[in-house]
Amino acid sequence: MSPTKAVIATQPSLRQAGKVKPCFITVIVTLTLCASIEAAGPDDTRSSSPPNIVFILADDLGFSDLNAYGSEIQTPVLDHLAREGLRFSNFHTAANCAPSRAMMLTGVSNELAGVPNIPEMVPPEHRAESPELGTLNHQVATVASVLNAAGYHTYMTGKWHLGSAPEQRPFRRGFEQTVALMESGADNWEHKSYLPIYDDATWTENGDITRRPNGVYSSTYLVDRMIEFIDGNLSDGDPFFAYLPFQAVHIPVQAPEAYTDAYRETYQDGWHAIRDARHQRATSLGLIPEGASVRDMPTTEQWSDLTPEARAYEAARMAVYAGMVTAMDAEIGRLLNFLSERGVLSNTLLIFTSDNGAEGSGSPRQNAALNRFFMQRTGYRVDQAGLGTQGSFNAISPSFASAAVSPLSEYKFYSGEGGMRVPLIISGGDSPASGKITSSFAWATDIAATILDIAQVSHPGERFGGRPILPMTGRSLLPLLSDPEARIYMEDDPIGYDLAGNSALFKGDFKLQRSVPPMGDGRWRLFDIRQDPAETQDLAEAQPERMAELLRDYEAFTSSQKVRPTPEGYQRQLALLGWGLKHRFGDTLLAVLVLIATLSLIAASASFARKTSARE
Ligand SMILES: [Ca+2]
Repeated sequence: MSPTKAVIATQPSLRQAGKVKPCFITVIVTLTLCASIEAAGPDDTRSSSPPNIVFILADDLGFSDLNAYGSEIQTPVLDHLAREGLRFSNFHTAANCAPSRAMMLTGVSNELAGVPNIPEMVPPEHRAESPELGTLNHQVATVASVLNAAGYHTYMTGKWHLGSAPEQRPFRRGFEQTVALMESGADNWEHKSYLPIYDDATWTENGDITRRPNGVYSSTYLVDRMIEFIDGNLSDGDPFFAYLPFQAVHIPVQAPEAYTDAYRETYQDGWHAIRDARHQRATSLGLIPEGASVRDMPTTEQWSDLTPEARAYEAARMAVYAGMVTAMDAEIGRLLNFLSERGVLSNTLLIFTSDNGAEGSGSPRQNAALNRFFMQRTGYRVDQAGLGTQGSFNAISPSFASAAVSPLSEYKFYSGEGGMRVPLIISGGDSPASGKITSSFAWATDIAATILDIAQVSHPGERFGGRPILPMTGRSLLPLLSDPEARIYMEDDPIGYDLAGNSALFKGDFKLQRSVPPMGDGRWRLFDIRQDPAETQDLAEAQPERMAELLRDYEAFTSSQKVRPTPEGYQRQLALLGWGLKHRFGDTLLAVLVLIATLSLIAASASFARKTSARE
């Protein structure tokens, strides 16, 4: 059979969406349907070669942000991959960036890989003991290193965030060609930092500091460079591993205006309507069990309480978010077109997922006077006109994030399913899955094992590159392609997880879960996440024996993984601020600033005491 050509257009489906204006985007994606190919086409000379692997990672993309997962956001390319491959409805990652990336790239738990948290949020007490915490240690081998040693070309374009020192950069961790961002994020339009905790955006190319070009949108730039890397070596016939971690849809939420325009009228009815619609559609698609309950989150505001102006502004913020997702999808389509034109798509396996659930940290009052003033100081505007374009800062608030994680609960940073359950699609090659969905539990470390299994390359075990390494604990997900009902983890396989007190223990269909304030109350609860994915019914009292068993498993996990107890009073925003002050101004100035702050507090409390005493 020769390669089948498919034409996917966003325009008809956007029109079908009803509320969306006829689209100005003309994104026509022509794909070679790799899954339907049983024999090599006339332009394909590599079908007997080891398969190429493309691992695409979105940043902070929520569970239902793809159309194939229930969203109103148009993602025709990823939907196509879903139709040709396997969708996971019960795949979990860590609840923030670096820990997930460490697991996905090594197959080892993030704790043992040295990444209990992003480096910027590691508690100062822990950093004092281990200054490298939050960066990928050298007791683990990345899949890039292993594949490179096995004859693969290994490329990366995008966000790294696993250490910025020269020996920590991806160029020294197995990737032979890289364009990599070192920080947690950066502007999508310019060489520019997005947070004042950084003095600059640090981009590196093949290990050296570089600058990214201004005026090119991030997803376009990263795909341009990836195409360049792949194209440069195709003629030698060696397979490639391409790791493409997009900036989309991390803060700052920005998108080309043509993509945002398609969603100008989509969000006028607010977050409750979108959360409900996505829940219904995810259920009808078979991703969520029929009749599953949902719960409201305390951080979700009442849409009806907003003024008409505030509603218009919130709808505009979310329109940019949707545009950012569709723009990423279109750029993935451009990469697939390139692979198709070069005749290698049919021998390429694709993995798409997100590093954690949707971010709910955007200010509910993004355009308030104080925030506007602050953003101006950092070189950004937040006006509704032109929101998401170059020079503009944007993020969605917790309220619209409740739609992005629909129908799940909680967000990035927290251990509720909304923070940890994300889309995962495996597609391409001769996958027999063709549109099936698996509800089997899967975990971030399994990505590394799956990548090596696709390449049929064994993990080196406990020694690699002349040094001892930790064995991989992730498990290949490939058996699910032919049998989506299979289990990768048995009823008695526990998977533990902690992020500064936001913790979980998965076992069989059950999950022990604890989130700290302000989202949670620090109490352990027990849920059947297969039947109750939104974690609405705490089974702790009804199933005390199971509760006790999972608590014991969690204790065993903290002991075996050497999980450090979270210091009393830890707050991630304060940790972030402290890291930023130290990073930008050094220890001396930090000490001076702390001293000034302390003296100010003492002076303020003395003044308050005097006034109180005078009133009495
Ligand atoms: Ca992330």
